[in-house]
This record gives sequence, structure tokens and C-alpha cells, in this order.
Amino acid sequence: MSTAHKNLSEFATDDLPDISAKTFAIVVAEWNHEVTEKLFEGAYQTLLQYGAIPENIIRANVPGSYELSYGSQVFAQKENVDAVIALGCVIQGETKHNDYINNAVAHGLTQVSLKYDKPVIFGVLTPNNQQQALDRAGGIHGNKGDEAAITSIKMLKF
Ligand code: DLZ
Repeated sequence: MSTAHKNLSEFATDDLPDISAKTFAIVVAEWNHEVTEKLFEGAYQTLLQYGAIPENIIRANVPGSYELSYGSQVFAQKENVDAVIALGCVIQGETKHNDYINNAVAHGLTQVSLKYDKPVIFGVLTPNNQQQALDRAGGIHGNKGDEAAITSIKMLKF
């Protein structure tokens, strides 16, 4: 186990399914890209670490987290895609925009997952500030991109 996963104590990573023939789509929001790039790197490297092959990992960018639902749907409906990982970072501001976006994405991703009967993973950080985000994107609280990737692998057991 690499040190990248030392904060994944709540995640049992034994008995994961073979993913060498599985295809993953990672949809990445460009807003707060200094954070979402780290989430992507964590998710991508974790998929490779657990046996995915690079050719079977598709990446697509969307402008902001609000667009993650649609972006995820585009891939969830493809027959060859086994799981979708949606990555974003919505930082709380002076207005309630973050609540609206977070709620919309959470509902949107759930709908896509149920409609297309595939794992669609919520890898969206919802911090109060950028430091909290960085702490969770390869910082002191690990990398939520890693966790999102492991969650997608676990869900392929169903
Ligand atoms: C508009 C907006 C704001 C204010 N903040 C964020 C944010 O912190 N994180 C994020 O991913 N996206 C943000 N957006 C953009 C929206 O997600 C969306 O792209 C626009 O409202 C256009 O639909």
C-alpha cells in the first residue's frame, strides 16, 4: 500500500475486484483547477495502482461542478464504460451558490447512476476555503480523488 493511501482508514482495500478489463471515465471540473487537478491525479494513479490500464481510463473536463452531472451522463450511457468518477471542488463563498451547486450535483449524479445502472462516484469537495480543499487533495487529510477511485472499484463488485 502506498503512503498515498495512509488516510484511507475507513476504506478496506482487500478483496477488490479485478479491474484490468474495466473502463473508467473521470469527469473533472475546471473551476478550482489547482485542487481538481490533484484530485484527478490521485484518482488516476489509484486506478492504475489497482490494475486499470491507461487506455481504459478516459478523462473529460467540464467547466464547473454544476456540469458534472451532464458530463457524467454522457459517459454513463456508453456501453463500454463501467464506472464514472466525477471530480470537483465547490468552495463556500459569500452567497449560497455552493449549496445550490452541491445539492444539484449530488442529486444529478445519483440520478445518472440509477438511470444507467452504473457506479457514478461523487468526488466533489465542499470546503469552506481553499486550504481545506488542498488538505483533502493530497494534503494532510489525504486525497479524496484516491478515495473516489477506490469507491468506484468497490462498486464494480455489484
Ligand atoms: C459559478 C461558480 C462558482 C461561484 N463557484 C464554483 C465553485 O466553487 N466550484 C465549481 O466547480 N464551480 C463553481 N461555479 C461554476 C458552476 O459550477 C457552473 O459552471 C456555472 O454556474 C455554469 O453552469
